[in-house]
Amino acid sequence: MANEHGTAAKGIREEIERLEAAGRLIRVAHEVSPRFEACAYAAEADHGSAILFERVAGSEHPVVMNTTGSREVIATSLGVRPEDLAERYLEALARPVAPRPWDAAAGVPPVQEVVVEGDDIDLPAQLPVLTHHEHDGGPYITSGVVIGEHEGVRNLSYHRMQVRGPRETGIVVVQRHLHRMLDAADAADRPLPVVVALGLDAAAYLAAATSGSAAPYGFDELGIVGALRGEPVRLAPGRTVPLGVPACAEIVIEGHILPNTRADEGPFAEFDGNYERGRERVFRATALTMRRGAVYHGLASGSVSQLNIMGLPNEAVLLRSTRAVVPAVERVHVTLGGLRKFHAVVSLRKQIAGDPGDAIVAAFAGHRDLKQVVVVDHDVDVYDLAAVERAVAIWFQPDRDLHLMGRGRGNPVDRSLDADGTTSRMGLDATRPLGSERTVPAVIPGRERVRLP
Ligand SMILES: Cc1cc2nc3c(=O)[nH]c(=O)nc-3n(C[C@H](O)[C@H](O)[C@H](O)COP(=O)(O)O)c2cc1C
Ligand SMILES: [Mn+2]
Repeated sequence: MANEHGTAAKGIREEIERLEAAGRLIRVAHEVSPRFEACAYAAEADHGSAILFERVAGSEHPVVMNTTGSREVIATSLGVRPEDLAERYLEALARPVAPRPWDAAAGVPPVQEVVVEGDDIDLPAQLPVLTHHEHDGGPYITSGVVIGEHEGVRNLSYHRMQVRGPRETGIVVVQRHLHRMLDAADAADRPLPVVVALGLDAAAYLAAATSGSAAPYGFDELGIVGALRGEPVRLAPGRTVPLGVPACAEIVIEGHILPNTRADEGPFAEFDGNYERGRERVFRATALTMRRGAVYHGLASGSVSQLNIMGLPNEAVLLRSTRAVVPAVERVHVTLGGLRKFHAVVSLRKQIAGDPGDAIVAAFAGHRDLKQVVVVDHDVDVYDLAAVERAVAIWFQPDRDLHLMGRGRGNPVDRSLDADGTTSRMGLDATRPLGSERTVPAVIPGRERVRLP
């Protein structure tokens, strides 16, 4: 399943080198503004190539975007074939490789080559934080991987951070694992120390986006990174917080989330393109550390790159949950149109009546955000949505093959939810009846030899 690299890149610089060698990097040599302009370029290029801005106004740091813009780009970083991404991910989930301490004998960890502490920190001046959309309330850090720890449990997740002052940002923490750590911090009225890692490779980005159904509370997502890379992540001691910082990051912001404190946050265009605002938590930085010549990673909200990070781990999750019930499941595609969350296609080699129905139930049990799943036969290419629609067109009977599920918790970004936040779900069985003759594909003899003039 491996491509020529075999293992994942071990940092974003190695990833950029790989992408450039594979012809998947656009370099922009002229100066661009971090306010809208970088995102405008990235949006235009956001389908198959990463884009590196060598000069960004007001900053000495280059900015890279779209490093997860397509399955092919991610596969180049992870060292696998694009169609094997979910399988590789599944292996990593099953056999995580725990992080190890940075070896002090190896000298200063790269991410601490440059250190700024306390009142010398000026985030807006020292980092090229991007402003994404027209009505956003200023520059936002969107791809910071927030590492928190509580009672021996480590956790990785993303939280948008509105940069509001030299050391202060807003931070939005939805009720998941970091939130649980914050509940404890609130109860003790103590700030929660966290590390925000910026400028990471696809292995780390995907690991940090893995949902709680695959990586329950207590499962250290850094183990997924280690497994994907084939070597443990090295953690150096934080300068100002009692946490390990990934030596491989380009930039780290150390600091605390304040207990029992909220402030106005937003507006910010969320990944579905709608603006949000609210009373959210507050982060204060205590150290900014980085590699010399650090590359800042920008991630536009709602971009294909962001949706891919969110969605590809979901494919592994669904592969696991459906196979646990129906081993004949072959592939899963969590579609871009479904915001890499809500819609999936599952292919299987049907053996008994009921396989598709059970795969549908298992898919919904695997990921709560899922709202629609289409099951097709193994010879339908799950990535070819026209082929999937064709299977629905010719094999699916609504009153027989539609599996309508009762209500469950919906995702707030789904604007169709009932007032109580619930959603219903549907599965479409678009497989051929068992024992039905496969249609012989109509082939034009000699077509493969034709070369158009
Ligand atoms: C680019 C990106 C941005 C995200 N922004 C936020 C955010 O602002 N707040 C939040 O609570 N979750 C956000 N998420 C979702 C969580 O980080 C994600 O669900 C994560 O897997 C949760 O980890 P956990 O299961 O360890 O809690 C974002 C995800 C991605 C990929
Ligand atoms: Mn977690």
